[in-house]
Amino acid sequence: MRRVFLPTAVVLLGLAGAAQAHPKLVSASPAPNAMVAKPANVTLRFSEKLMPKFSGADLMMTGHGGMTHAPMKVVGTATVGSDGRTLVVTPKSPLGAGSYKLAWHVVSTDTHRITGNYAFTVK
Ligand SMILES: [Cu+2]
Repeated sequence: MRRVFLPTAVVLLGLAGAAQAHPKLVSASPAPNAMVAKPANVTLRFSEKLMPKFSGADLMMTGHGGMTHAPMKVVGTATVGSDGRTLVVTPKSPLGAGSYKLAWHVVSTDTHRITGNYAFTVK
């Protein structure tokens, strides 16, 4: 209950600091809603270092041949790159033409968890 006695300004600064520490997705390749030639992998770059053990992604194929179908999981790996801030999703076999959805989750080294998902198309 010590917090009760802190001046308001100190408490507000503390909250602002915590908010800034949350990791953010800085860039992604393929980018959200992009149409790309067969990518070797999907690379997500974050603003904070990640905990590899708690960071990963599910890549689903959601359609091909101009038709959507039930999401089919793409077999592959998701690893954190040597810079500590990049999540690299590598399919076991090259991605065929079609639409995909990537759902990612990461935990930064300061233990903040964030998740997101987006779609892209392989032509
Ligand atoms: Cu398909």
